[in-house]
Amino acid sequence: TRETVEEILEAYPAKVAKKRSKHVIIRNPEEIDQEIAANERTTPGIITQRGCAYAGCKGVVVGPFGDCIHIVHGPIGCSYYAWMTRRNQYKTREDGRNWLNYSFSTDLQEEDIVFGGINKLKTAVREAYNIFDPKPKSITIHATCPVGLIGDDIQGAAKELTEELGLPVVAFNCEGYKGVSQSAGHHIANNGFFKHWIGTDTETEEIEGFTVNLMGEYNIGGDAWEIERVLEKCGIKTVATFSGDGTYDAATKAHLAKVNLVMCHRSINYMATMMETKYGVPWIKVNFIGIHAFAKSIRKVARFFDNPELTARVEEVLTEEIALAEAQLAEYRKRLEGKTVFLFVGGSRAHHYQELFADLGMKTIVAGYEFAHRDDYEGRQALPKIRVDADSRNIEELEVEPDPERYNPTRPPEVLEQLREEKVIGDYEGMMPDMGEDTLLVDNISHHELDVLIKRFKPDLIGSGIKDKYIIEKFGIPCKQLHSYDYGGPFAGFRGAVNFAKDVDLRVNGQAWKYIKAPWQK
Ligand code: CFM
Ligand code: HCA
Repeated sequence: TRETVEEILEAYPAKVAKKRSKHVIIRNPEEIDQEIAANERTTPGIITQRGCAYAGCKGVVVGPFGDCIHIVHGPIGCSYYAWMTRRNQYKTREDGRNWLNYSFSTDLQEEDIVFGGINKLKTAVREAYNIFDPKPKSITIHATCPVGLIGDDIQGAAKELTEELGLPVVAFNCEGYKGVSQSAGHHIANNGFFKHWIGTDTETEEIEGFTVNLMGEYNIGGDAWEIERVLEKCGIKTVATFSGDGTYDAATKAHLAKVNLVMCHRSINYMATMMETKYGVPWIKVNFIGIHAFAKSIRKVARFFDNPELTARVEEVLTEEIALAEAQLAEYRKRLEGKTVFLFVGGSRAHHYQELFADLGMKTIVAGYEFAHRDDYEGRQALPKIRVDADSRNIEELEVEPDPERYNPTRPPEVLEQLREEKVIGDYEGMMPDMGEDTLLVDNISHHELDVLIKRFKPDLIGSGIKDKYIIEKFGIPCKQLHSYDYGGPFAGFRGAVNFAKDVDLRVNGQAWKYIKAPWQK
Protein backbone atom coordinates (compact mmCIF):
# COMPACT_ATOMS: atom_id res chain seq x y z
CA THR A 1 0.00 0.00 0.00
CA ARG A 2 2.82 2.38 0.91
CA GLU A 3 4.47 1.75 -2.49
CA THR A 4 1.20 2.43 -4.27
CA VAL A 5 0.89 5.79 -2.57
CA GLU A 6 4.46 6.57 -3.57
CA GLU A 7 3.77 5.64 -7.17
CA ILE A 8 0.72 7.89 -7.17
CA LEU A 9 2.59 10.89 -5.84
CA GLU A 10 5.71 10.41 -7.97
CA ALA A 11 3.90 11.55 -11.08
CA TYR A 12 3.12 14.98 -9.63
CA PRO A 13 5.26 18.12 -9.38
CA ALA A 14 6.61 18.46 -5.82
CA LYS A 15 4.06 21.06 -4.69
CA VAL A 16 1.10 19.07 -5.97
CA ALA A 17 2.49 15.84 -4.52
CA LYS A 18 2.75 17.47 -1.13
CA LYS A 19 -0.82 18.65 -1.34
CA ARG A 20 -2.23 15.35 -2.60
CA SER A 21 -0.34 13.37 0.03
CA LYS A 22 -2.71 14.77 2.65
CA HIS A 23 -5.72 13.45 0.70
CA VAL A 24 -4.37 9.92 0.24
CA ILE A 25 -4.31 8.17 3.58
CA ILE A 26 -3.47 4.62 4.64
CA ARG A 27 -5.92 3.66 7.32
CA ASN A 28 -4.35 3.00 10.68
CA PRO A 29 -6.91 2.19 13.40
CA GLU A 30 -4.18 2.53 16.06
CA GLU A 31 -3.73 6.21 15.29
CA ILE A 32 -6.21 8.20 17.36
CA ASP A 33 -8.02 10.91 15.41
CA GLN A 34 -6.37 10.03 12.12
CA GLU A 35 -6.72 12.98 9.76
CA ILE A 36 -7.41 13.42 6.07
CA ALA A 37 -7.54 16.63 4.06
CA ALA A 38 -10.90 17.27 2.38
CA ASN A 39 -13.16 19.98 0.96
CA GLU A 40 -10.24 21.79 -0.61
CA ARG A 41 -9.77 23.19 -4.10
CA THR A 42 -8.85 20.74 -6.82
CA THR A 43 -5.48 21.56 -8.37
CA PRO A 44 -6.09 22.98 -11.85
CA GLY A 45 -5.21 20.45 -14.54
CA ILE A 46 -6.18 17.43 -12.44
CA ILE A 47 -9.23 15.56 -13.71
CA THR A 48 -11.70 14.93 -10.90
CA GLN A 49 -15.31 13.81 -10.68
CA ARG A 50 -16.57 16.83 -8.81
CA GLY A 51 -19.46 19.04 -9.84
CA CYS A 52 -20.30 22.66 -9.03
CA ALA A 53 -22.37 24.56 -6.46
CA TYR A 54 -25.30 24.83 -8.87
CA ALA A 55 -25.31 21.04 -9.24
CA GLY A 56 -25.42 20.62 -5.48
CA CYS A 57 -28.17 23.18 -4.98
CA LYS A 58 -30.55 22.78 -7.90
CA GLY A 59 -29.61 19.32 -9.08
CA VAL A 60 -29.33 17.64 -5.73
CA VAL A 61 -31.18 19.28 -2.85
CA VAL A 62 -33.88 21.51 -4.39
CA GLY A 63 -34.69 19.87 -7.72
CA PRO A 64 -36.41 16.71 -6.44
CA PHE A 65 -39.43 18.66 -5.11
CA GLY A 66 -41.81 17.76 -7.91
CA ASP A 67 -44.75 20.07 -7.18
CA CYS A 68 -42.62 23.18 -7.61
CA ILE A 69 -41.10 24.80 -10.68
CA HIS A 70 -37.33 25.17 -10.60
CA ILE A 71 -36.00 27.78 -13.00
CA VAL A 72 -32.36 27.94 -13.92
CA HIS A 73 -31.16 31.46 -14.59
CA GLY A 74 -28.21 31.04 -16.91
CA PRO A 75 -27.08 29.85 -20.32
CA ILE A 76 -28.93 26.82 -21.62
CA GLY A 77 -26.02 24.38 -21.20
CA CYS A 78 -26.30 24.48 -17.40
CA SER A 79 -29.90 23.28 -17.71
CA TYR A 80 -29.53 20.94 -20.61
CA TYR A 81 -26.68 18.90 -19.17
CA ALA A 82 -28.51 18.51 -15.86
CA TRP A 83 -31.83 17.55 -17.37
CA MET A 84 -33.16 14.25 -16.00
CA THR A 85 -29.75 12.85 -15.28
CA ARG A 86 -30.00 12.26 -11.57
CA ARG A 87 -32.89 9.75 -11.35
CA ASN A 88 -34.57 11.30 -8.31
CA GLN A 89 -38.07 9.83 -8.59
CA TYR A 90 -41.35 11.56 -7.86
CA LYS A 91 -44.90 10.27 -7.93
CA THR A 92 -47.66 12.58 -9.06
CA ARG A 93 -50.15 13.25 -6.26
CA GLU A 94 -53.90 13.67 -6.66
CA ASP A 95 -53.51 17.36 -7.43
CA GLY A 96 -51.68 16.46 -10.63
CA ARG A 97 -48.70 18.73 -10.00
CA ASN A 98 -45.49 17.29 -11.38
CA TRP A 99 -42.81 19.28 -13.17
CA LEU A 100 -39.97 16.87 -12.60
CA ASN A 101 -39.48 16.06 -16.25
CA TYR A 102 -39.32 19.68 -17.33
CA SER A 103 -36.24 21.80 -17.79
CA PHE A 104 -36.92 25.48 -17.11
CA SER A 105 -34.22 27.90 -18.16
CA THR A 106 -33.87 31.58 -18.98
CA ASP A 107 -31.45 30.64 -21.77
CA LEU A 108 -29.19 33.66 -21.22
CA GLN A 109 -27.62 35.08 -24.36
CA GLU A 110 -24.63 37.32 -24.94
CA GLU A 111 -26.92 40.34 -25.05
CA ASP A 112 -28.28 39.53 -21.57
CA ILE A 113 -24.77 39.14 -20.23
CA VAL A 114 -23.97 42.64 -21.50
CA PHE A 115 -27.23 44.43 -20.62
CA GLY A 116 -28.37 42.34 -17.65
CA GLY A 117 -30.74 39.38 -17.47
CA ILE A 118 -33.08 40.31 -14.64
CA ASN A 119 -36.05 41.25 -16.84
CA LYS A 120 -35.70 38.04 -18.71
CA LEU A 121 -35.79 36.17 -15.42
CA LYS A 122 -38.92 37.95 -14.22
CA THR A 123 -40.64 37.26 -17.54
CA ALA A 124 -39.67 33.59 -17.25
CA VAL A 125 -41.08 33.27 -13.73
CA ARG A 126 -44.37 34.92 -14.75
CA GLU A 127 -44.57 32.77 -17.85
CA ALA A 128 -43.99 29.55 -15.90
CA TYR A 129 -46.64 30.65 -13.42
CA ASN A 130 -49.20 31.54 -16.10
CA ILE A 131 -48.85 28.47 -18.28
CA PHE A 132 -49.80 25.86 -15.71
CA ASP A 133 -52.96 25.02 -13.84
CA PRO A 134 -52.84 23.97 -11.04
CA LYS A 135 -50.14 26.47 -10.17
CA PRO A 136 -46.83 25.32 -8.72
CA LYS A 137 -46.60 25.35 -4.93
CA SER A 138 -43.41 27.37 -5.06
CA ILE A 139 -41.05 28.62 -7.74
CA THR A 140 -37.32 28.44 -7.19
CA ILE A 141 -34.64 30.35 -9.08
CA HIS A 142 -31.10 29.05 -9.44
CA ALA A 143 -28.26 31.29 -10.60
CA THR A 144 -25.42 29.81 -12.61
CA CYS A 145 -21.93 31.33 -12.96
CA PRO A 146 -22.47 34.24 -15.39
CA VAL A 147 -25.42 35.57 -13.37
CA GLY A 148 -23.17 36.13 -10.37
CA LEU A 149 -20.55 37.73 -12.56
CA ILE A 150 -22.95 40.29 -14.04
CA GLY A 151 -24.68 40.83 -10.70
CA ASP A 152 -28.36 40.25 -11.53
CA ASP A 153 -30.33 40.86 -8.32
CA ILE A 154 -32.19 37.57 -8.21
CA GLN A 155 -33.03 37.94 -4.51
CA GLY A 156 -34.77 41.26 -5.19
CA ALA A 157 -36.64 39.75 -8.12
CA ALA A 158 -37.78 36.80 -5.99
CA LYS A 159 -39.13 39.12 -3.31
CA GLU A 160 -41.00 41.20 -5.85
CA LEU A 161 -42.47 38.13 -7.57
CA THR A 162 -43.48 36.51 -4.29
CA GLU A 163 -45.72 39.52 -3.64
CA GLU A 164 -46.93 39.79 -7.19
CA LEU A 165 -47.82 36.12 -7.68
CA GLY A 166 -48.81 35.27 -4.12
CA LEU A 167 -46.64 32.18 -3.83
CA PRO A 168 -43.15 31.72 -2.45
CA VAL A 169 -40.53 32.48 -5.09
CA VAL A 170 -37.18 31.54 -3.62
CA ALA A 171 -33.89 32.51 -5.19
CA PHE A 172 -30.67 30.61 -4.66
CA ASN A 173 -27.33 32.28 -5.36
CA CYS A 174 -25.75 28.96 -6.18
CA GLU A 175 -23.44 30.18 -8.94
CA GLY A 176 -21.22 27.25 -9.85
CA TYR A 177 -18.05 28.91 -8.59
CA LYS A 178 -19.46 29.57 -5.10
CA GLY A 179 -17.44 26.72 -3.63
CA VAL A 180 -14.89 24.05 -4.40
CA SER A 181 -17.57 21.47 -5.32
CA GLN A 182 -21.29 20.74 -5.21
CA SER A 183 -21.00 20.70 -1.43
CA ALA A 184 -21.29 24.50 -1.36
CA GLY A 185 -24.60 24.19 -3.18
CA HIS A 186 -25.98 21.87 -0.51
CA HIS A 187 -25.32 24.51 2.12
CA ILE A 188 -26.90 27.27 0.00
CA ALA A 189 -29.98 25.09 -0.61
CA ASN A 190 -30.30 24.24 3.10
CA ASN A 191 -30.19 27.94 3.96
CA GLY A 192 -32.87 28.81 1.41
CA PHE A 193 -35.24 26.08 2.55
CA PHE A 194 -34.70 26.96 6.15
CA LYS A 195 -35.43 30.64 5.56
CA HIS A 196 -38.37 30.30 3.18
CA TRP A 197 -40.09 26.92 3.54
CA ILE A 198 -39.55 25.21 6.89
CA GLY A 199 -42.08 26.15 9.52
CA THR A 200 -44.20 28.29 7.21
CA ASP A 201 -47.22 26.12 8.01
CA THR A 202 -48.30 27.96 11.13
CA GLU A 203 -51.74 26.37 11.34
CA THR A 204 -51.01 22.73 12.02
CA GLU A 205 -50.06 22.47 15.67
CA GLU A 206 -49.19 18.84 16.08
CA ILE A 207 -48.82 15.65 14.09
CA GLU A 208 -49.60 12.58 16.15
CA GLY A 209 -47.56 9.42 16.29
CA PHE A 210 -43.94 8.39 15.88
CA THR A 211 -43.17 11.07 13.33
CA VAL A 212 -39.89 11.56 11.50
CA ASN A 213 -38.47 13.48 8.56
CA LEU A 214 -36.34 11.56 6.14
CA MET A 215 -33.45 13.92 5.46
CA GLY A 216 -30.70 13.63 2.90
CA GLU A 217 -32.58 10.90 1.05
CA TYR A 218 -33.22 11.73 -2.59
CA ASN A 219 -35.22 8.76 -3.81
CA ILE A 220 -32.71 7.75 -6.44
CA GLY A 221 -34.14 4.70 -8.17
CA GLY A 222 -36.98 4.64 -5.61
CA ASP A 223 -34.84 4.23 -2.48
CA ALA A 224 -37.07 6.43 -0.31
CA TRP A 225 -40.13 4.33 -1.13
CA GLU A 226 -38.48 1.14 0.09
CA ILE A 227 -37.35 2.92 3.26
CA GLU A 228 -40.83 4.33 3.85
CA ARG A 229 -42.39 0.92 3.25
CA VAL A 230 -40.43 -0.53 6.17
CA LEU A 231 -40.86 2.52 8.39
CA GLU A 232 -44.59 2.42 7.82
CA LYS A 233 -44.72 -1.29 8.58
CA CYS A 234 -43.10 -0.48 11.92
CA GLY A 235 -45.63 2.26 12.61
CA ILE A 236 -43.26 5.16 11.98
CA LYS A 237 -44.76 8.05 10.06
CA THR A 238 -42.72 10.13 7.61
CA VAL A 239 -43.77 13.79 7.67
CA ALA A 240 -41.43 15.21 5.03
CA THR A 241 -38.62 13.92 2.88
CA PHE A 242 -35.70 16.13 1.87
CA SER A 243 -35.88 15.89 -0.95
CA GLY A 244 -36.74 12.63 -2.73
CA ASP A 245 -40.41 12.47 -3.70
CA GLY A 246 -40.75 15.57 -1.52
CA THR A 247 -43.72 17.94 -1.61
CA TYR A 248 -43.79 21.59 -0.66
CA ASP A 249 -46.69 21.23 1.81
CA ALA A 250 -44.92 18.48 3.70
CA ALA A 251 -41.74 20.56 3.86
CA THR A 252 -43.60 23.45 5.48
CA LYS A 253 -44.66 21.08 8.29
CA ALA A 254 -41.27 19.45 8.74
CA HIS A 255 -40.64 21.31 12.00
CA LEU A 256 -43.46 19.29 13.58
CA ALA A 257 -41.75 15.90 13.21
CA LYS A 258 -40.38 14.51 16.45
CA VAL A 259 -37.00 13.58 15.07
CA ASN A 260 -34.98 14.01 11.88
CA LEU A 261 -33.44 10.92 10.32
CA VAL A 262 -30.29 12.02 8.50
CA MET A 263 -29.24 9.70 5.68
CA CYS A 264 -26.76 11.84 3.78
CA HIS A 265 -25.02 13.82 6.47
CA ARG A 266 -23.01 15.83 3.95
CA SER A 267 -25.89 17.37 2.06
CA ILE A 268 -28.35 18.07 4.88
CA ASN A 269 -26.47 18.40 8.20
CA TYR A 270 -26.91 22.17 8.06
CA MET A 271 -30.69 21.93 8.12
CA ALA A 272 -30.68 19.22 10.78
CA THR A 273 -28.60 21.42 13.07
CA MET A 274 -30.64 24.56 12.37
CA MET A 275 -33.93 22.72 13.00
CA GLU A 276 -32.58 21.43 16.27
CA THR A 277 -31.61 24.92 17.38
CA LYS A 278 -34.80 26.63 16.27
CA TYR A 279 -37.47 24.00 16.88
CA GLY A 280 -35.77 21.54 19.22
CA VAL A 281 -36.01 18.64 16.74
CA PRO A 282 -33.03 16.32 17.38
CA TRP A 283 -31.45 14.27 14.61
CA ILE A 284 -30.32 10.68 14.28
CA LYS A 285 -27.71 9.64 11.73
CA VAL A 286 -29.03 6.61 9.88
CA ASN A 287 -27.92 4.43 7.01
CA PHE A 288 -30.68 2.48 5.29
CA ILE A 289 -28.29 0.96 2.73
CA GLY A 290 -27.57 -2.66 3.69
CA ILE A 291 -29.79 -4.93 5.72
CA HIS A 292 -27.72 -4.84 8.89
CA ALA A 293 -27.18 -1.11 8.57
CA PHE A 294 -30.94 -0.75 8.24
CA ALA A 295 -31.53 -2.81 11.37
CA LYS A 296 -28.97 -0.82 13.34
CA SER A 297 -30.50 2.47 12.19
CA ILE A 298 -34.10 1.63 12.90
CA ARG A 299 -33.17 0.31 16.34
CA LYS A 300 -31.72 3.75 17.04
CA VAL A 301 -35.07 5.25 16.08
CA ALA A 302 -36.88 2.81 18.40
CA ARG A 303 -34.41 3.66 21.16
CA PHE A 304 -35.18 7.34 20.63
CA PHE A 305 -38.94 6.91 21.04
CA ASP A 306 -38.43 4.35 23.80
CA ASN A 307 -41.93 2.94 23.47
CA PRO A 308 -42.29 -0.78 24.25
CA GLU A 309 -44.93 -1.36 21.59
CA LEU A 310 -42.88 0.36 18.92
CA THR A 311 -39.72 -1.49 19.95
CA ALA A 312 -41.53 -4.83 19.79
CA ARG A 313 -42.99 -4.01 16.41
CA VAL A 314 -39.59 -2.94 15.04
CA GLU A 315 -38.06 -6.25 16.18
CA GLU A 316 -40.92 -8.20 14.62
CA VAL A 317 -40.51 -6.40 11.30
CA LEU A 318 -36.74 -6.81 11.38
CA THR A 319 -36.97 -10.56 12.02
CA GLU A 320 -39.32 -10.96 9.11
CA GLU A 321 -37.49 -8.67 6.66
CA ILE A 322 -34.00 -9.88 7.51
CA ALA A 323 -34.98 -13.55 7.19
CA LEU A 324 -36.53 -12.93 3.81
CA ALA A 325 -33.62 -10.88 2.51
CA GLU A 326 -30.94 -13.23 3.92
CA ALA A 327 -32.58 -16.19 2.22
CA GLN A 328 -32.47 -14.38 -1.11
CA LEU A 329 -28.95 -13.04 -0.59
CA ALA A 330 -27.45 -16.43 0.30
CA GLU A 331 -27.08 -17.60 -3.29
CA TYR A 332 -25.35 -14.37 -4.37
CA ARG A 333 -23.17 -14.32 -1.30
CA LYS A 334 -21.73 -17.70 -2.23
CA ARG A 335 -20.48 -16.21 -5.48
CA LEU A 336 -19.41 -12.85 -4.09
CA GLU A 337 -17.76 -13.75 -0.79
CA GLY A 338 -14.21 -12.42 -0.53
CA LYS A 339 -14.37 -10.19 -3.61
CA THR A 340 -12.87 -6.71 -3.36
CA VAL A 341 -14.32 -3.28 -4.09
CA PHE A 342 -13.20 0.32 -4.58
CA LEU A 343 -15.76 3.02 -3.81
CA PHE A 344 -15.53 6.58 -5.06
CA VAL A 345 -18.81 8.41 -4.65
CA GLY A 346 -20.02 11.87 -3.69
CA GLY A 347 -20.27 12.66 -0.03
CA SER A 348 -21.94 9.74 1.69
CA ARG A 349 -22.39 6.67 -0.48
CA ALA A 350 -18.72 5.71 -0.40
CA HIS A 351 -19.42 5.02 3.27
CA HIS A 352 -23.01 3.79 3.14
CA TYR A 353 -22.42 1.17 0.48
CA GLN A 354 -19.59 -0.45 2.44
CA GLU A 355 -22.24 -1.89 4.73
CA LEU A 356 -24.23 -3.35 1.87
CA PHE A 357 -21.09 -4.85 0.31
CA ALA A 358 -20.31 -6.35 3.70
CA ASP A 359 -23.76 -8.02 3.64
CA LEU A 360 -22.63 -9.65 0.39
CA GLY A 361 -19.31 -10.74 1.87
CA MET A 362 -17.36 -8.19 -0.18
CA LYS A 363 -14.57 -6.08 1.22
CA THR A 364 -13.97 -2.40 0.47
CA ILE A 365 -10.23 -1.90 0.14
CA VAL A 366 -10.09 1.65 -1.23
CA ALA A 367 -12.72 4.32 -0.65
CA GLY A 368 -13.10 8.04 -0.97
CA TYR A 369 -15.57 10.84 -1.32
CA GLU A 370 -15.56 13.37 -4.11
CA PHE A 371 -16.42 16.37 -1.99
CA ALA A 372 -17.30 15.38 1.58
CA HIS A 373 -15.70 17.24 4.47
CA ARG A 374 -13.44 15.93 7.19
CA ASP A 375 -16.36 15.18 9.52
CA ASP A 376 -17.75 12.72 6.97
CA TYR A 377 -14.42 10.88 7.07
CA GLU A 378 -13.29 11.33 10.64
CA GLY A 379 -16.57 11.88 12.46
CA ARG A 380 -18.08 15.02 13.90
CA GLN A 381 -15.47 15.27 16.63
CA ALA A 382 -13.24 16.64 13.85
CA LEU A 383 -15.50 19.70 13.45
CA PRO A 384 -13.73 22.02 15.89
CA LYS A 385 -10.42 21.24 14.17
CA ILE A 386 -11.57 22.16 10.69
CA ARG A 387 -10.00 25.35 9.45
CA VAL A 388 -12.56 27.63 7.84
CA ASP A 389 -10.89 28.81 4.67
CA ALA A 390 -11.84 31.58 2.26
CA ASP A 391 -13.87 29.19 0.12
CA SER A 392 -16.10 28.10 3.01
CA ARG A 393 -16.41 31.60 4.36
CA ASN A 394 -17.99 32.52 1.06
CA ILE A 395 -21.18 30.73 2.06
CA GLU A 396 -23.57 32.33 4.50
CA GLU A 397 -23.85 30.82 7.98
CA LEU A 398 -27.35 31.61 9.19
CA GLU A 399 -27.74 32.88 12.72
CA VAL A 400 -30.38 30.66 14.26
CA GLU A 401 -32.04 30.99 17.64
CA PRO A 402 -34.71 29.01 19.47
CA ASP A 403 -38.17 30.00 18.27
CA PRO A 404 -39.88 31.72 21.23
CA GLU A 405 -43.19 29.96 20.55
CA ARG A 406 -42.40 26.88 18.61
CA TYR A 407 -39.26 25.48 20.21
CA ASN A 408 -40.60 22.16 21.38
CA PRO A 409 -38.23 19.27 22.10
CA THR A 410 -40.20 16.04 22.00
CA ARG A 411 -38.27 14.33 24.79
CA PRO A 412 -37.31 15.67 28.22
CA PRO A 413 -33.84 17.30 28.48
CA GLU A 414 -32.34 14.54 30.65
CA VAL A 415 -33.48 11.89 28.14
CA LEU A 416 -31.95 13.87 25.30
CA GLU A 417 -28.74 14.19 27.28
CA GLN A 418 -28.67 10.42 27.78
CA LEU A 419 -29.40 9.78 24.09
CA ARG A 420 -26.61 12.15 23.13
CA GLU A 421 -24.21 10.33 25.40
CA GLU A 422 -25.19 7.01 23.83
CA LYS A 423 -24.58 8.65 20.43
CA VAL A 424 -28.14 7.86 19.38
CA ILE A 425 -28.74 11.51 18.49
CA GLY A 426 -26.53 14.29 17.20
CA ASP A 427 -23.53 12.26 16.10
CA TYR A 428 -21.93 10.85 12.97
CA GLU A 429 -18.77 8.82 13.32
CA GLY A 430 -17.80 9.06 9.66
CA MET A 431 -16.31 6.55 7.25
CA MET A 432 -12.89 6.03 8.81
CA PRO A 433 -13.79 3.88 11.82
CA ASP A 434 -15.45 1.39 9.45
CA MET A 435 -12.35 0.99 7.32
CA GLY A 436 -9.91 -1.77 8.15
CA GLU A 437 -6.19 -1.52 8.69
CA ASP A 438 -4.14 -0.81 5.57
CA THR A 439 -7.14 0.10 3.46
CA LEU A 440 -6.75 3.33 1.53
CA LEU A 441 -8.76 6.52 1.74
CA VAL A 442 -8.49 8.79 -1.27
CA ASP A 443 -10.26 12.12 -1.17
CA ASN A 444 -11.32 13.70 -4.48
CA ILE A 445 -9.56 11.03 -6.52
CA SER A 446 -8.04 11.91 -9.90
CA HIS A 447 -7.96 9.77 -13.01
CA HIS A 448 -4.23 9.26 -12.67
CA GLU A 449 -4.65 7.99 -9.12
CA LEU A 450 -7.47 5.69 -10.18
CA ASP A 451 -5.27 4.23 -12.96
CA VAL A 452 -2.49 3.40 -10.52
CA LEU A 453 -4.86 1.87 -7.99
CA ILE A 454 -6.56 -0.31 -10.57
CA LYS A 455 -3.25 -1.63 -11.91
CA ARG A 456 -1.92 -2.31 -8.42
CA PHE A 457 -4.94 -3.83 -6.69
CA LYS A 458 -7.12 -5.18 -9.54
CA PRO A 459 -10.38 -5.01 -7.60
CA ASP A 460 -13.34 -7.17 -8.59
CA LEU A 461 -15.67 -4.19 -8.79
CA ILE A 462 -15.56 -0.41 -8.61
CA GLY A 463 -18.52 1.61 -7.40
CA SER A 464 -18.33 5.02 -8.99
CA GLY A 465 -20.01 7.42 -11.43
CA ILE A 466 -20.48 8.18 -15.09
CA LYS A 467 -17.30 10.23 -15.40
CA ASP A 468 -15.02 7.28 -14.83
CA LYS A 469 -17.24 4.28 -15.55
CA TYR A 470 -15.91 3.63 -19.02
CA ILE A 471 -12.29 4.24 -18.11
CA ILE A 472 -12.68 1.56 -15.45
CA GLU A 473 -14.43 -0.85 -17.79
CA LYS A 474 -11.70 -0.46 -20.43
CA PHE A 475 -9.42 -1.98 -17.81
CA GLY A 476 -11.70 -5.04 -17.81
CA ILE A 477 -13.12 -4.24 -14.39
CA PRO A 478 -16.87 -3.89 -13.99
CA CYS A 479 -18.13 -0.59 -12.65
CA LYS A 480 -21.37 -0.22 -10.76
CA GLN A 481 -22.65 3.33 -10.84
CA LEU A 482 -23.63 4.27 -7.33
CA HIS A 483 -25.13 7.62 -8.34
CA SER A 484 -27.60 6.70 -11.06
CA TYR A 485 -27.59 2.99 -10.11
CA ASP A 486 -27.04 2.22 -13.80
CA TYR A 487 -30.74 2.87 -14.30
CA GLY A 488 -31.72 0.19 -11.71
CA GLY A 489 -32.70 0.28 -8.07
CA PRO A 490 -33.97 0.69 -5.47
CA PHE A 491 -30.93 -0.45 -3.53
CA ALA A 492 -31.92 0.79 -0.08
CA GLY A 493 -33.57 -1.41 2.50
CA PHE A 494 -34.28 -5.10 2.27
CA ARG A 495 -35.73 -5.47 -1.20
CA GLY A 496 -33.11 -3.03 -2.40
CA ALA A 497 -30.29 -5.18 -1.04
CA VAL A 498 -31.55 -8.12 -3.08
CA ASN A 499 -31.79 -5.98 -6.25
CA PHE A 500 -28.26 -4.83 -5.60
CA ALA A 501 -26.87 -8.32 -5.05
CA LYS A 502 -28.30 -9.42 -8.37
CA ASP A 503 -26.77 -6.45 -10.24
CA VAL A 504 -23.41 -6.90 -8.55
CA ASP A 505 -23.35 -10.64 -9.22
CA LEU A 506 -24.08 -10.07 -12.91
CA ARG A 507 -21.11 -7.75 -13.12
CA VAL A 508 -18.56 -9.41 -10.87
CA ASN A 509 -19.23 -12.91 -12.18
CA GLY A 510 -19.96 -11.88 -15.75
CA GLN A 511 -17.63 -13.73 -18.12
CA ALA A 512 -17.22 -10.92 -20.63
CA TRP A 513 -14.70 -8.93 -18.58
CA LYS A 514 -11.78 -11.26 -18.99
CA TYR A 515 -11.94 -10.94 -22.78
CA ILE A 516 -11.60 -7.18 -22.68
CA LYS A 517 -8.40 -5.60 -23.83
CA ALA A 518 -8.09 -1.86 -23.39
CA PRO A 519 -7.30 0.03 -26.59
CA TRP A 520 -3.84 0.81 -25.18
CA GLN A 521 -3.16 -2.88 -24.48
CA LYS A 522 -3.69 -3.95 -28.08
FE1 CFM B 1 -25.58 12.94 -0.49
FE2 CFM B 1 -26.72 12.12 -2.57
FE3 CFM B 1 -24.23 11.55 -1.93
FE4 CFM B 1 -24.85 14.08 -2.58
FE5 CFM B 1 -24.39 13.70 -5.23
FE6 CFM B 1 -26.31 11.74 -5.28
FE7 CFM B 1 -23.82 11.17 -4.56
MO1 CFM B 1 -24.36 11.81 -6.99
S1 CFM B 1 -26.76 14.12 -1.85
S2 CFM B 1 -23.57 13.33 -1.09
S3 CFM B 1 -24.29 15.54 -4.12
S4 CFM B 1 -25.98 10.88 -1.08
S5 CFM B 1 -25.97 13.36 -6.52
S6 CFM B 1 -28.09 11.39 -4.08
S7 CFM B 1 -25.16 10.10 -5.77
S8 CFM B 1 -22.71 12.59 -5.65
S9 CFM B 1 -22.90 10.16 -2.75
C1 HCA C 1 -23.85 15.70 -9.70
C2 HCA C 1 -24.88 14.61 -9.87
C3 HCA C 1 -24.33 13.22 -9.77
C4 HCA C 1 -23.47 12.89 -10.96
C5 HCA C 1 -23.33 11.41 -11.16
C6 HCA C 1 -22.10 10.86 -11.76
C7 HCA C 1 -25.54 12.27 -9.68
O1 HCA C 1 -22.78 15.50 -9.14
O2 HCA C 1 -24.14 16.80 -10.12
O3 HCA C 1 -21.04 11.48 -11.74
O4 HCA C 1 -22.22 9.72 -12.23
O5 HCA C 1 -25.62 11.51 -8.75
O6 HCA C 1 -26.38 12.31 -10.58
O7 HCA C 1 -23.58 13.10 -8.60
